[in-house]
Amino acid sequence: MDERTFIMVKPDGVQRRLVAEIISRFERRGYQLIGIKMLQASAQRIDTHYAELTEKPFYPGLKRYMLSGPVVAMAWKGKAAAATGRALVGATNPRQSAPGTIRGDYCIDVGRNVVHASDSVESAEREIKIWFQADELVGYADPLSDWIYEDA
Ligand code: IDP
Repeated sequence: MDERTFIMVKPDGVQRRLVAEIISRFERRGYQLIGIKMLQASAQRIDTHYAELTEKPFYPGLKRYMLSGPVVAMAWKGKAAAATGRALVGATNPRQSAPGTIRGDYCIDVGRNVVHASDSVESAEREIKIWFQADELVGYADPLSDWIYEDA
């Protein structure tokens, strides 16, 4: 129940007014929002976030895309947050994302796939540290947890 994941509305998602929709998918599923901020990313932060991809041929385009406007960075908490976050977001290539997922409902091209979700618990913890200071994350009781979890 304490698992965390990092979700980010990418610049196209912000421009296309999908911020509330993306937040809503996680809220309605039962996850708890523990950090959120809008910012214009720096080139250095994007290089750190995508450190595993900087040698890929598509990386220059990905970096331009991620710097093309503000993003909304979020940390969410709850049972299996990382794996379920990936499932809510859908496959990397939106043309393979199932309808009903965020990417499967709102985008078409891999280079304009509106949202990021950590791919593992380890990635989530690494990414949360890249995007948030410790005092930007909030811990608070969840009075709904008995209604969301059978073993709360
Ligand atoms: P993920 O975002 O689903 O975790 P990654 O493989 O980590 O997928 O790739 C990071 C981001 O890089 C993708 O979300 C997408 O925006 C972009 N990307 C991945 N593969 C390609 C590609 O082949 N062409 C263009 N952009 C790509």
